[in-house]
Amino acid sequence: MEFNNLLIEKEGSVARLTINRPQALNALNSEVLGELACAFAGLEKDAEVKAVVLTGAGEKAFVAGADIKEMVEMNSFEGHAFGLNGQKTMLGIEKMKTPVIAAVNGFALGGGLELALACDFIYASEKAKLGFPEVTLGIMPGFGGTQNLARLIGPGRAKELIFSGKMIRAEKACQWGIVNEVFPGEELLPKAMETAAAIAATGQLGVGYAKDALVNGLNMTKEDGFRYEASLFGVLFATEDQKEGMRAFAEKRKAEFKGR
Ligand code: DAK
Repeated sequence: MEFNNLLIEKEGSVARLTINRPQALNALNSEVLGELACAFAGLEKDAEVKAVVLTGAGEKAFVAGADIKEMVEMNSFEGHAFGLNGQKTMLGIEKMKTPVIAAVNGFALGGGLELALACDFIYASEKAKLGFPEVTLGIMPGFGGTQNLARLIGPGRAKELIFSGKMIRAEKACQWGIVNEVFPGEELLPKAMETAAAIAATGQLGVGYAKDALVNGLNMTKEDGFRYEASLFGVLFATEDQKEGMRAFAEKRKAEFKGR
C-alpha cells in the first residue's frame, strides 16, 4: 500500500515505519493519523513482520504534536472526529500483538508523545525533548496521554509535566521512566533495530500473548490479571512453538519458531 506521509522499510522480520512529514516536524494531521492506523493494521497482518520500530523523518522531530494549523478552525464535531481518529491509531498500536518500539529522534510533543507512549517502550536520542504543551494552547492531552503517562510514571510527575506544559530532555525522561534508554543520535535507530531484531528472533506467540497480558492486565484487578495471564499461558501449550522451544532447549539447539 502507498502512503503520502509514511515510509515502511523491512529488515528481516523487523519493519521500520517512518513518519515522513519533516517540513511540519512530522505533525499529525488527519491524513497522517488515518495512514498510521492503516499501516499498523497492515503490519499486524503481515506474517513476515515480528517487530516494528516507529520513528520520525528529519533531524529535528519524532512528532511535534497534532497539527495545530489543521485544528485551529475545527468546530466541536470536527474536533470530536479528529480525536476519535487519533484514539483509533493509539489503541490500534496498544492492542496489536506485534511489539512496537518508539525511536524518539527529536521533539516528541503533545500527540507525538502520546503516540510514543502508545508504543510498547521508548528509546530516545540525547537531543530529544518530550512534553505536553497542550495547556499552552488552551486544550489538554486527548490521545490517551493523561491515562498512559500517569500509569507509566505515577500521577505526581505526570501532573507536573501535563499541567506545566514544559519540555524535558531525554535524560530526565529516562530518569522518570518515560524512556527506557538514551543513545547518541546516530546510535538510536541501530539500537532500536537491534532490540527489535532480538524480539523478532524469539517466539512470536509468547511475545504477543505477553503483550496482551501486560496491556490488558493493567486495567484489571491483580487477581483478574493473574487469571487472565494463566489462561493465555495455558493456550500457549496448545502451540507448536511451545513444543519446539522446549524441545530445542533439551536438545541443545536453537529453536525454530513458526508462529503457530
Ligand atoms: N502542528 C503544525 N505545524 C507544526 C507543528 C504542529 N504541532 N509543530 C511544528 N510545526 C511546523 C511549524 O509551523 C513550521 O512550519 P512553517 O512555519 O515552516 O511552515 C515547521 O513545523 C518548523 O517548526 P518551527 O519553525 O516552529 O521549528 P522550531 O525549531 O523553531 O521550533 C518546536 C520547534 C517544536 C518547539 C515548535 O515547532 C513548536 O512549538 N511546535 C508546536 C508544538 C506543540 O505545541 N505541540 C502540541 C500540539 S497540540 C485531540 C487529541 C489530541 C490532540 C488534539 C486533539 N482530540 C481528542 C480532539 C493533540 C494536541 C497536540 O498535540
